[in-house]
Amino acid sequence: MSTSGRLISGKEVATHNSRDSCWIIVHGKVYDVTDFLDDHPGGSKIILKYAGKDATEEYDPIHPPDAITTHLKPEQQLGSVDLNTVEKVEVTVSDADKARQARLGQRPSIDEILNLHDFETIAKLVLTEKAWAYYSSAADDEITNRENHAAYHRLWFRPRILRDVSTVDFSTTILGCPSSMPVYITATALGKLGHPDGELNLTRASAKHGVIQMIPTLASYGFDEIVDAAAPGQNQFLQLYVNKDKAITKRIVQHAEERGIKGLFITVDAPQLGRREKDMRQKFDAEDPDNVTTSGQSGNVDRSQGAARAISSFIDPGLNWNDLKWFQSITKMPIILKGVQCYEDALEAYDQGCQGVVLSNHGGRQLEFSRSGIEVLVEVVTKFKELRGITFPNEKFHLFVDGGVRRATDVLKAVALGATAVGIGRPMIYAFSAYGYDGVDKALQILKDEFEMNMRLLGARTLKEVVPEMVDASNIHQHVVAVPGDRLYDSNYESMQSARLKDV
Ligand code: PPY
Repeated sequence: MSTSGRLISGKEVATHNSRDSCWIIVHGKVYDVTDFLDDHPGGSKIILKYAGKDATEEYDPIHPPDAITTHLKPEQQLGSVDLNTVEKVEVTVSDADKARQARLGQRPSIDEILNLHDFETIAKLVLTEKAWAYYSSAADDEITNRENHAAYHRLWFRPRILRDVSTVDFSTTILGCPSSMPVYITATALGKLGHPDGELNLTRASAKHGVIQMIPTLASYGFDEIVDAAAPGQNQFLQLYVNKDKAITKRIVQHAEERGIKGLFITVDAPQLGRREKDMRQKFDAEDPDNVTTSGQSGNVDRSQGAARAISSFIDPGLNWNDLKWFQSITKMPIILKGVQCYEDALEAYDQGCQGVVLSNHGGRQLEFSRSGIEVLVEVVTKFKELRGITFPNEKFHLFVDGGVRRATDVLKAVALGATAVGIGRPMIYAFSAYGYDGVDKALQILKDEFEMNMRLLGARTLKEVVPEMVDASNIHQHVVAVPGDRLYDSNYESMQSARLKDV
C-alpha cells in the first residue's frame, strides 16, 4: 500500500541500510529501492553506498530529474523526510578533486578567452574526470569524432571583393523563428555534470543573444524548468529520444507543443548507444572501490557503459519510418529527423512530409566511420537538385548540420553549401563548465564577432549572399588530403588510453 505523503524521520530511513531493505533519500523524498537494486542500470553498489542516507548529490548530475519516479512504483515512493533529522554523508575529497578545486581558482579571466577552443582547454582542467569522460567521449576509436572537425579543413573559401561591406547582417530565421546568427545550441545531456545551473546557463545566454536552444530529452533540469527559465517570447526546440512507451512519448510531445516549443527534433541515430570507451574506462578505474568486488573482480553488474548507457534503456530501438505518420498525427510542430547520414534518408524524410533533417553523426558518439554532417550536406544538396530539382536553403525543407564546429567560418561554409543553420553542442557545455553563464555569454559573443569579420572578408552583406560559389568543396569526399593541422583543436583532443596493468 502506498504511504506517500508520510513524514519519515532520518533515523528511520537510516535503519534501512542494507541489501535486504534499502531506502534512500533524493531531494527530501524517501524511496524504497530494495527491489530495484539489481535493475539499476548503474549497478547496485552505488545505491548501496547511500543506503539509509541522502543520495541527492550523487543522483543529481547524472539523472534526469524524473528518473527515480518513472522507475519506481508508487508504493516504493514512501514519503518525505525532515532533512534536519538526516545524518550527513561524509564525503571524502580525493587528491584529484583537491587539485581540480585548485585549478578552478587558477582559471584565466574570461577576458583572456579568445575562441571556443579555449573553453574546452579550461573545461578539461576543471571538470571532474567523470564529467570530462562523459562529455568528451565518442564512439570506438573516436575517428569520426575528429573527422567532424577535420572535414571543415577540406573546404576553402572563394571570397568576393570590392563590395561595400560597411554593414553586415548575419541574422536569419530558423523554422520561422528569428535567430541572431545561423547557429542554434544543440542538445547535449546531463548539464549538471559540468555546472550546477546546467542547461539553464544555455537558456539564459540564448535569451541574451537571440539564439535558439534545443532542449535535450536527457537534460539534468526538467523540461518545464528549462522552459520556465526562458525569457518572454524566447524560442526553444525539443530534442526527442523516443520512449518505448508510446503513451509517454505522446505526453512529452504534446506537452512540449502546449509549452510553445517550435520544433521537434527526433533523434534517429541512437537505437543503441555507441561504445564510448573514455566513459567506459572511467568506470573501471581500479582505484575506485565501487568498481571492484572483494575478490578483486569487477562486480556482476554491467557498469561498463558509463554514464550514458546507464540511462538509455528507455529508448525505442524499434522506431521506424511508419512511426512518422503517428508523430504527424499527434503534433503540429515541425518535425525534423536528427541524425540523418545519407541522401536516401534525407529524401525519404522529405517525401514523408518532415520539415527538415539534421545531418549529424551525434558528435561522433554513435556509428564510428559515419561521415561528417558537412560532407553529407554536399551529397544531399547535389542529389536533391538532381532527383527533385530542389535547391537550398529552402523554406519547405531545412538542412541542418552539427558536429565539429568551432568557428564562424565553419558555419559559413555550411550555410554557403545550403544549410539553414548549424548546431553547436560540446563547445557550449565546455563554456559553462569553465565559466557558468558568463562562459556561454562569451562563447556566443565570440561567434558573433567572428561572423561579422568573416562576412566582411567573404564579401557577403547578408546570409543570402553567402552562396555555394564561395566555397571550394571539391575535396570534401577525399578523406586523405594534406591539410594544415589545427593546433588548438589537436591540443585539446585527449588521446584514448590503452588497458593498464593493475597496481600490485
Ligand atoms: C549522448 O550521450 O550522446 C546522448 O545523446 C545523451 C544520452 C545520454 C544517455 C543515454 C542516451 C543518450
